[in-house]
Amino acid sequence: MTNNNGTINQHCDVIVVGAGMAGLYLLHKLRSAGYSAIALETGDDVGGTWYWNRYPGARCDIESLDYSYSFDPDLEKEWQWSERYATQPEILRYLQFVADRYDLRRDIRFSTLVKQANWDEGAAQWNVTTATGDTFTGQYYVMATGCLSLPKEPDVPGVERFSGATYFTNAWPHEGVDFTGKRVAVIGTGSSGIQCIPLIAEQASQITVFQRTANYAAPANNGPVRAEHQQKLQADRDAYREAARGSRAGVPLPRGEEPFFTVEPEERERRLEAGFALGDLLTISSSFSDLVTNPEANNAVQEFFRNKVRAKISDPQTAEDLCAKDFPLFTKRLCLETNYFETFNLPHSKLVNLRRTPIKSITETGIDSTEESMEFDAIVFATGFDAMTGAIVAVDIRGCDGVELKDVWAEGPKSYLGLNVHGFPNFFTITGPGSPSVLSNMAVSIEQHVNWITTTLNHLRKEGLQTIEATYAAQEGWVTHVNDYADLTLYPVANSWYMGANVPGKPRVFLPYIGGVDTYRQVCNDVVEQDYLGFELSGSSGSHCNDGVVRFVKPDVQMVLDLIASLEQAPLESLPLEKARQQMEANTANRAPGPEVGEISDGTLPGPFCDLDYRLYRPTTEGPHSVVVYFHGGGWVLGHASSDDPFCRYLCVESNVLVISVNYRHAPEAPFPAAVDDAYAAVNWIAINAESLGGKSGSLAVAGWSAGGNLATVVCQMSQKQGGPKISGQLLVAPVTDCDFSTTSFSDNAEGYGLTRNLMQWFWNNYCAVSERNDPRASPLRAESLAGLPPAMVITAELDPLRDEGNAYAAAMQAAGVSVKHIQAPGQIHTSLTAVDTVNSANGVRKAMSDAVRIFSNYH
Ligand code: NA7
Repeated sequence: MTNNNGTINQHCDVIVVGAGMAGLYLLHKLRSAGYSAIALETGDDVGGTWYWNRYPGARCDIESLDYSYSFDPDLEKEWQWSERYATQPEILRYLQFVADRYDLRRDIRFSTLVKQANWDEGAAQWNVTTATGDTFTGQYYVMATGCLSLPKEPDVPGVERFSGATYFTNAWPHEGVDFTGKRVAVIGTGSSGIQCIPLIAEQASQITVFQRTANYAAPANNGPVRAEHQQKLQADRDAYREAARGSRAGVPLPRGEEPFFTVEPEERERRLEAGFALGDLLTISSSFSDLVTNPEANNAVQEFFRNKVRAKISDPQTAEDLCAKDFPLFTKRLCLETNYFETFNLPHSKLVNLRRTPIKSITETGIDSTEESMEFDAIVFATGFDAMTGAIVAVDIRGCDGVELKDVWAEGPKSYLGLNVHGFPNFFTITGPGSPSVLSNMAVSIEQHVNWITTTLNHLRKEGLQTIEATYAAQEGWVTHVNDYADLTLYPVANSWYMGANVPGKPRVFLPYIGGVDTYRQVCNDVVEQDYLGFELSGSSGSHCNDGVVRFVKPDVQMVLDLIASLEQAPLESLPLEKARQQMEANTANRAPGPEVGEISDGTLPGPFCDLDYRLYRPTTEGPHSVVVYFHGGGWVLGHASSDDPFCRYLCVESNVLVISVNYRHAPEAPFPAAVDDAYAAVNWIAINAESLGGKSGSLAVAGWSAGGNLATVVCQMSQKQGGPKISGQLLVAPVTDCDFSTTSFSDNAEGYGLTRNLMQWFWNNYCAVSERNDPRASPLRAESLAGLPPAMVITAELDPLRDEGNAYAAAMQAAGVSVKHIQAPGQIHTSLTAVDTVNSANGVRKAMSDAVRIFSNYH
C-alpha cells in the first residue's frame, strides 16, 4: 500500500533484512512453507558479502564445492564451479543465479536501508522502518545481515585529509579500479589485504603495505575444482553433505583425535607439510586434537608457518616482519594466499611495520610515519569489519517495553543459540553471535539456521501459537556455555575480531560458538525435541514454557564423560572386587600427572591395627611447611595413598604445604570403623611427628575428596570430642556426609555423571552395615553438634549425587557457628573437581581450594 506522502506500507508474515546467502535461502524456504516474506536489502542487487567486497583477488576461503547451497540437488547439478576457490564475481553470479532460479527477486526490495524495528506487543508484530520512511509490518523479523558486513571505521589519524583516491575493500567500486602507474598504499593485512595486495602490486608503480599485525597464511594452491573432491560429492551427495553437517567446521573432515605431542615428530612434520601443500584452512587444524588448546603445540606449528615465510623472503628483516608472532595460530582466521609473501621480494614493494614505525597521520598527499613522509596516489583500506554484532545493532531494534538491543548487548551480545534474544519475541538472527557462524563453513551454518527457524515457525503455526521468545535463564545458560568453551581454548588471547578486539570500545567477548557445527546442531535439535526448551511460546490460548538450560555440563567435563562412555567399561559395582580395583587403577594411569613438586617420598606410619602407607609431597620452597593430611577418595573401597596424586601435587604446589596422603584400611576387608580409626591414628601420629617430616609443628589441616572428605571431617569431629590434635582447617571436596539416598541431587544426578546411585550403594554396602550408618563417624551430618569444628572449605559439584549432603553439611556447620566457605561448582561432576590439568573449567574452584588451604596453614 502506498501512503499519501509516497511512502510504502506493507504487511507480510516475515520481514527479512539482507539478501545475501542467508536472506536468499530464507526467502526461498519461507515461501515454500507458505509464508509471505519480504527481504529488505541495502545493495541494488543480491549477494551480500559478495556484492560489496569486489576488491581484486576477493575469493572464498572454503572450497566452492562446500561453500555453496546443499538444499537442492538439482541446483548442484545446474551450477559448476570453475575453480576450487571461486572469485567474488563468480560467487556473485552464483547467488544471482539462485535468486533467478527460485524467482526470489520479486520479494526483495533493493536499495533499502532498514533503520528501525519495533516490537508491538499489543499487535504481536514487528514494525520496521526504512531510511526513506517506508514501513513494513510482520509477525516475525529476521536479521540475515551476515557476520562481516558493517565496515569498521578507519581509525587512522588524518584519514579525512587525503586528497588522492581512497578505497575500501569492503565497499569496492563496481567498475573496478585501475592502479596502473600509481603509487598505492594498503593499510591492513587481514584476509582482504592479503588477497588484494599481490594483484594491486601487478599494476601499481609502487606499493607500500602498512602492517600492524602480521598474519599466518597458507598457500591457497588454487586451480580447477579438485577431481577427487568432485568425485566424492558425486559418488554420494547425500552422504557427503551429511558428513559436512556432522563435522566440526561444516566441511567433511574428521576431528583431530591425537594430541600434537603424542604423534612422532616425523609424522607431525609429514601432516603439517601435507596440510600446507593441500592449501586449505582446516586440514592442519584438524590433523591434531589440541592445536587451539595447548600453547606448546600451537607454538610448534606457529614456528612451522614462520619458517615457511622465512624461506620465501629474500630480505631477512622483511621476512621477520612478515612472520606472525603476536597471537596463537588459528585464533584469528588463517589466511589463504596467492603470491602474497613473494610480493615483498619485488623491487617496487615495501613493507612498513607499524609496530616499529607507526603512522603519525595521513596527510593531503600521503602518509607520515614516525620515520618518513610518503606520497601516494591512492590509499586502500583493508581494515576489516565491526564483526558479528555491528550490522545487527546498526539497526535500532527495540523489543518488549521499548528496550533497545544495542543496550542489552552493551557488555557483549546475549543470545540464546545465536538465534533469538530474551525480550525480543519473534526476532531471529541468522548465524548470530553464540552460534558457530564464522568458525564454520557459512553455507552449512546458514542452511541449518534457516531450516531451524522455518521448522519453528511451522510448529507455532500448527499449534496455533503467535510468539516465541528465549527465557532469561536459557539465554544466560547458553552465554555461559559459549564462554566456557572459548575459555578452554587460546582464542581469548588474541586481539581478533572474534573477540571484538579490532573495534575500539567494543566489549571484549568471544562472539562465535566454538563447540563445532556438529555439537551445535545437536543442541538445536535437542531444544526442539525437549519441547522448545528455554523458549516461551504464546498464543491466544495461553502460553507454554519448558524453561531450562540446554547445556549445563561444562564442555571439558562433557568431553571426559564422552571419553568414559566410549570406553564402554562395565560398572565398577558389577565387577568382582579385585577387577574393580584394577579397573580404577587402569583409569587413573593415563591421567595428567599434575605439577612438579619439590620431592615425593613414600613411607609408613603406625596404624591401630597395621602400618599405614603414606605418600609425602614436599614443595620446592624452603621448609618447614604447614602440613595437610590428605585422605583419598574411592568409596572406602578403592584407592591408596597415591591414587589422588595429581590433586595432592596441586595442593602441595599451589598452597605451598606439605601434603601427606595417608592410606587407610579398605572395605569390605576392613569395614567401618576401620578407615576412621586409621585416619584418626594417622592424624595423631603426624601431629606428633610433623617436625621430623619437615613440617611445622602445630600447623596441621586435613583434606579429602569424596569418601576421603568424609574421613577428613570425621577426624575433625573426633579430635574435637576427644581432645586430639588441633586441626587448623578442613578442605572437604565433594564429601560423603550422610547415608541418605533420597536427596534431590541423588534423583537428578545419579545417572550419567560418573558416580551413580548403584556405585554409591555398593560403596556403602561394602563399608558399613545399615544399622551403623547413623553413627556420625559414618554419617558426620548426623552428629549431635558441629560446634567448635575447625574452619572449613566445602566444595560440592552441581551434577554430583552427593551435592546435597555436602551442601547440607556446609550449612549445618555454618549454623553451628563454624567458619565455612562453601562453593557449589556449576557444571561439574563428582570426579571433575580433582581432575587437575584435565578439567580446566574447575580451575577457579581449585584455586579457591588452594587459597583456603593456604589460609588454614596460617592459623596456628
Ligand atoms: P581483518 O581480518 O579484520 O583485517 C583487518 C586488517 O586491518 C588487520 O591487519 C588489522 O590489523 C588492520 N587494521 C585495522 N585497523 C587498522 C589501523 N587503524 N591501522 C593499521 N591497521 C589496521 O579484516 P579482513 O577484511 O581482512 O578480513 C575479514 C574476514 O573476511 C576474514 O577473516 C575472512 O573470514 C574473510 P590488526 O590485526 O587489527 O592489528
